[in-house]
Amino acid sequence: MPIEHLKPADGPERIALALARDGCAVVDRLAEPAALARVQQELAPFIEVTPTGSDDFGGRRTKRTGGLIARSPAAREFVTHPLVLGAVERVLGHATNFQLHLTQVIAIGPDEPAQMVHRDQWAFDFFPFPQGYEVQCNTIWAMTDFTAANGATRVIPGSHRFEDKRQFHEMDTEPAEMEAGSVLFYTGSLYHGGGANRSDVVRMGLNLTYVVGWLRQEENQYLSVPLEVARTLPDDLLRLMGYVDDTRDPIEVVKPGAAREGFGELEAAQRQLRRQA
Ligand SMILES: O=C(O)CCC(=O)C(=O)O
Ligand SMILES: [Fe+2]
Repeated sequence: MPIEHLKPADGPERIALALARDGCAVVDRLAEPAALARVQQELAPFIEVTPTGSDDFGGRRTKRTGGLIARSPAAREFVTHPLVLGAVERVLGHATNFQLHLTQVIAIGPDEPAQMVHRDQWAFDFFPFPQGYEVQCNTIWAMTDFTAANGATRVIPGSHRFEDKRQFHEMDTEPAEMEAGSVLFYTGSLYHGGGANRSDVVRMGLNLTYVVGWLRQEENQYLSVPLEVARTLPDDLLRLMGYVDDTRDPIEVVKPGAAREGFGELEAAQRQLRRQA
């Protein structure tokens, strides 16, 4: 089954429909080349000093550089891209809210073999989520061209409906070939893996993933983004990073006075306790 390729003008609804049907879709040439160049430039020194992986899954010739909200102001625009958030909102809309899960540049070096075919949602201790209840919606933006030769992500369209814990091989998958600036969307339930890099260039992807609000984030944004940086970020990004709570608005910790809602019952209870003291 081929991977559906969409245009930016097709809009979030079409992306969500493709994800419901196939579990994956590519939107071609969504990023402005200048925006992509800024991300490259801001992250180059961090990627440079990132060690390669220490196991086969992470990839011994692959570098994974995270903490991108703190390290790259330009990457924040990708995290909050309206078309992406529009699609994610539709894919994860059955949950009350969703949050940022992981921000990572994945740089697959020459001679890296294909990664094991997997579902990203296996990271939640292989919990058997019901089929059709998506918990994760992922993007990987091509920072370089993605080709079959240089390690384009390999996917099995339609496999979001397959049984869990199955094993597949490279020949069962298809490469998500796309030009730099394009973005592959895939659900946490889609069987996929990083491709083998049989070229002499590094394949670089910007992996930005989102998860329902009730699951733990893979990258803890409160630790990966220092408070001084968090204080400079837009409120909507902070909320996406997980600054939410049930009785009070944790955005108060970062920006006193920015809360949309008061402290409610909790605040009333604290006043009462003070009066009694
Ligand atoms: O880099 C890629 O193309 C995908 C990597 C991947 O699927 C993963 O690390 O979970
Ligand atoms: Fe993956």
